[in-house]
Amino acid sequence: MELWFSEYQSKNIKMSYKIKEVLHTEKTKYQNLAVLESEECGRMLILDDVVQLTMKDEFIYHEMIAHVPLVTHGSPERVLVIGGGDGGTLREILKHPVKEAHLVEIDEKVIEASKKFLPDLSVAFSDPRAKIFCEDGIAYIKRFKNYYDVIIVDSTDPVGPAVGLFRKEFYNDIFEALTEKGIFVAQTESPFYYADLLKEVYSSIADIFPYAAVYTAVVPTYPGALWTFTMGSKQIDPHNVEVPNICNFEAKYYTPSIHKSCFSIPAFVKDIISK
Ligand code: AG3
Repeated sequence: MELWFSEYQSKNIKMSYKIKEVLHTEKTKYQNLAVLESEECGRMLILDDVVQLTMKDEFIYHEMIAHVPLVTHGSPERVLVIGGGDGGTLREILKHPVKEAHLVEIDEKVIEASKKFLPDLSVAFSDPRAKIFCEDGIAYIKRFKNYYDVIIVDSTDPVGPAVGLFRKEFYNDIFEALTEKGIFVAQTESPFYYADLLKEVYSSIADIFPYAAVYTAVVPTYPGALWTFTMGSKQIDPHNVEVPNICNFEAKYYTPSIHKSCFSIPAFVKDIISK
């Protein structure tokens, strides 16, 4: 018998993966969690029927959500990830000479599943610079003022526990928690299927931060493949950064020239954020 997992890309489109083995399923306090072994993409982490990552292409998303803000900042010492319980974003951050990398994940079961089934991502948790907090990022961030150099929101889609991570009040709290040169990045979904969300997030961030910018990457297993990230910056203009010519960390997607070009967004995406 063939086993397939399908994710809705939109109401009328599904993407399906042939599955070799169901490694784990559980209902956590917040969501349904599954780890599947797929034929083509290796292990996959699924939350509420939505693909969070596959081993085949997770590097693209994690490198781009981490290296673009860190290199833009130039010398970050203290970095925070909100969400990202699989550890992929943290792993990329730790390739930089940061002093501390904190991660606040609401669902400890995601961290546990990653430790058990996704060792290439959860390596990050044993780094002495990493500190993990299991609580709601929205409450956590309110306690900090002028503290983090870079804050990265690696959330699930804007449904269920993640809804508040796309709200303006939350971005205000992030602004306050950032240091003077602080940089913020959030994953902001597909411009095909979530155009309204992207528009709204961009406009909130542009209201709060002196600089706002959208960049893209191609993540084949996410709906539409073309994925957006939205950056808010207090002092540094993301479009005019001296990106070092050599990359002094290991990366498979990120390069200095990709860093410069990822802010050149397609006309229809520009249209979404400028209306
Ligand atoms: N963060 C979630 C990306 C959203 C994927 N959405 C989708 N497939 N509809 C990824 C978590 C990885 N650290």
